[in-house]
Amino acid sequence: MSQKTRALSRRQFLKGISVAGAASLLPLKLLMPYSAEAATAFREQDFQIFRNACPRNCYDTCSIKTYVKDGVVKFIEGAQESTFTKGGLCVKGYAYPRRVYSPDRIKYPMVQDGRRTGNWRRVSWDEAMDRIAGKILEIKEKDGNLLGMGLTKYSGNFGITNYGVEGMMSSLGYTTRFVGTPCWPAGIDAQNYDLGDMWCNDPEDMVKSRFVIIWGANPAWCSVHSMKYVNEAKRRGAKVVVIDPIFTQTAAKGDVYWQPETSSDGALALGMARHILDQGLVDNDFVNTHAIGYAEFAAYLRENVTVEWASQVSGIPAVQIKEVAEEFATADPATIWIGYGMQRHTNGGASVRAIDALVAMTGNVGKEGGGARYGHLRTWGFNYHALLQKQPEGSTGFIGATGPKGEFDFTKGEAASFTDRTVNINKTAQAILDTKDPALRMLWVSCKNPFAQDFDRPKLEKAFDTLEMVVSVEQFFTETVNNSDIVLPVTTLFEEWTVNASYWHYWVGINEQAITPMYETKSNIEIAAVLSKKMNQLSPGSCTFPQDIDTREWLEKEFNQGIYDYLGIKHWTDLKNGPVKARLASSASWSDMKFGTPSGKYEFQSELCQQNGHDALPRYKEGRKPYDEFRLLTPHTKFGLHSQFVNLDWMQEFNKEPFLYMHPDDAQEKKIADLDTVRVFNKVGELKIKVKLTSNVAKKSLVIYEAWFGAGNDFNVQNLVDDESSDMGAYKTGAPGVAIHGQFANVERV
Ligand SMILES: Nc1nc2c(c(=O)[nH]1)N[C@H]1C(S)=C(S)[C@@H](COP(=O)(O)OP(=O)(O)OC[C@H]3O[C@@H](n4cnc5c(=O)[nH]c(N)nc54)[C@H](O)[C@@H]3O)O[C@H]1N2
Ligand SMILES: Nc1nc2c(c(=O)[nH]1)N[C@H]1C(S)=C(S)[C@@H](COP(=O)(O)OP(=O)(O)OC[C@H]3O[C@@H](n4cnc5c(=O)[nH]c(N)nc54)[C@H](O)[C@@H]3O)O[C@H]1N2
Ligand SMILES: [Mo]
Repeated sequence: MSQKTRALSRRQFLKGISVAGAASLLPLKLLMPYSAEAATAFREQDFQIFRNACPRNCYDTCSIKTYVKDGVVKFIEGAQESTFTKGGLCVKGYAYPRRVYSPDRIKYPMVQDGRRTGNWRRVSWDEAMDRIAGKILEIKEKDGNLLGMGLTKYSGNFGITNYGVEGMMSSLGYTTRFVGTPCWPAGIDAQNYDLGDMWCNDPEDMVKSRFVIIWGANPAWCSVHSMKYVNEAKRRGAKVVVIDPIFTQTAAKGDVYWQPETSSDGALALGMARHILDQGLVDNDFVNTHAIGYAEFAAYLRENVTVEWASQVSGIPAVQIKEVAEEFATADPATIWIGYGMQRHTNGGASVRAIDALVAMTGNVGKEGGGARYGHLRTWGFNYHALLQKQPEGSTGFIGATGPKGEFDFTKGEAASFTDRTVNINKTAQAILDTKDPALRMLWVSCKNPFAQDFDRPKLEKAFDTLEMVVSVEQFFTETVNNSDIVLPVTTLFEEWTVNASYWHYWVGINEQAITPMYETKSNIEIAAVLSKKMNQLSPGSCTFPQDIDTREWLEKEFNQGIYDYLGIKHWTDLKNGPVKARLASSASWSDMKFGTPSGKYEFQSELCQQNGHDALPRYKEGRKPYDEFRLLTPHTKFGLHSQFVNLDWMQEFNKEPFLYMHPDDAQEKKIADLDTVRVFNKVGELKIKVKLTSNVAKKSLVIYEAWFGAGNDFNVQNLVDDESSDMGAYKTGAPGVAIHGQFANVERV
């Protein structure tokens, strides 16, 4: 993400100048990306400046300063107040103005006459709502309840008020919800079993680390702002080890790079642990005072694990495993950044538990500059007012845990025991096909792009075809919109009020409405309000969602004294002066050694984990068995945030088309040359794509970065990725994760 682009450097130039106060030196053209008119130099007072916060699902959750003139966003920059954002944005962030003003944006409510026909026609909000509300009432009439209406929503916009989408569903009745997350659930469960919560150190304290292992994460692309802490730690003498089957840009910045067999991380961590044990480098105070189950873990290591075995499984030479293990155990403090990429496997949770154990046995838990860093939700203590809406009187639904067999029953039982029906978000297609009594008739898609991000795309198309109505709330004509009947145009971050927190750093920022919503766009909660108005017109009392919304008032309702105290502010409007950081007692998580586990200690051996169907100890669990010749990895690109940004013309100047990356030796064997077009195929489906040869990719591995290149380009990695579950995730997120990187495929020249 730290790439230079032409559009980007223009903005960076501006940013530098406004800070340096040397505006008069700027060539005029550079100041006016949208108009050639005004021949004046940059003066800050010529702009209205707003505070925004990037709501994308990303570690960095950047604090943004937005410069508006004549009601138009002219440019944006990273806020200086946040020591994390530190005045800079990523390549995607700098492209934001184009997302707002892109000619491809969805401008009005539209209806498609026949899915995938492209026969879209503009309708009024009133007509769109008539159709939608009419359908909802029809479902209720036919089924006697609203479980036939499903909501699939994930991470398109993490602004707090956008939980009003879930609130809108509740305000209609009990519905079917796609729960869980495709992103990080196996690791979340693992950390909950070991530590009692997922809670990472402040990333800014990585500078204090003496030894940093970045394990299955690629921050040089996926968390650009974190790299300055990694680099500073290095400058102060820390060693940086990167463990990834791909030689990433992050790996290029490390001192040591390991390219292990994919999904063999558990063996590698346990091999290191065994060596640390043998060398007497265990932190006895930590394992005896603050942990339980260490003796059992040590016995397991002695009986079942050797460095040679770890070397065989992972492909990393034993001598290197020993060397890094010793250096890690003797450096003080030492830390491991556990990436989300490495837990997207059938053994992902088990691997994270093995890595946690390595950090714990060396006494690096609860220590500044140490820690098993994965993520946290400590700054998310909002009221969730938008989310917690009430069902209308007399709503019936699913009787979950309280029903006799957990079966659906809407005639018996107390109203209080009704719940929504939940299905696995990582098996969207299968869930739509399997859900019966009542079947899903209608799907509301918001802040989510299932056709780009969910799994087994061919099956998804079949599943969508069984639905009577699909409504998408979107900014662009994605493939999901193409598979919908109605699309509602939604605002971008510059057109609404909300607040954003991070799952990585500890800054919180306000998102102000900087411009009037473009065209006929509305925010997610305003859409809920117009739907409520229509529902109540057609059937009074059928929806409890407020019918008029002032998003500022709704923002106010999200704050409480706890948040104010944690952030050290009096009122949320204080955030208009800039983002603030939580007042942390220590930059280390768990610094008081009071863990959230049942024993209150770090649990090398977790009964809870065993009760939930896994090993009590962080034993080695094998990854998914290969079913085709090549491993297939489809990780995240620097030019996009999942299905966002890559479609913009600004971005395509630098990233025009997708490629398959493969090792030259494999290519030679398959008679494939650089830039040849190949067919990649497996049991899910196939895609045709151009090849780039590179030894950054391991042999027998294929790498294709997930992205959406815009309407008209049918590239889609989900034609090759199935919905196999990962081992963990159900405990804390409601559904197991998904083995995104536990995939295999074949390749041939076409
Ligand atoms: N093959 C493969 N698949 C993957 C992954 C992978 O690595 N490889 N990664 C997985 C991971 S980690 C994640 S987190 C998921 C992400 O999956 P998603 O959350 O679905 O991903 P996004 O593309 O970020 O966002 C979805 C849509 O939200 C829309 N959107 C943006 N703002 C708003 C708004 O304010 N309101 C509404 N209604 N819509 C909005 C965007 O235009 C976009 O189309 O994908 C998963 N899928
Ligand atoms: N530019 C950009 N930034 C993003 C995103 C984006 O789409 N684009 N997405 C955001 C989101 S939602 C997320 S979840 C994060 C993801 O952030 P990261 O976890 O950093 O990124 P990923 O691409 O999911 O995976 C990281 C690495 O895991 C490696 N990996 C896969 N399998 C294994 C394994 O078995 N062992 C090991 N050791 N490594 C393995 C992959 O090769 C990849 O290089 O980034 C966030 N930031
Ligand atoms: Mo993610």
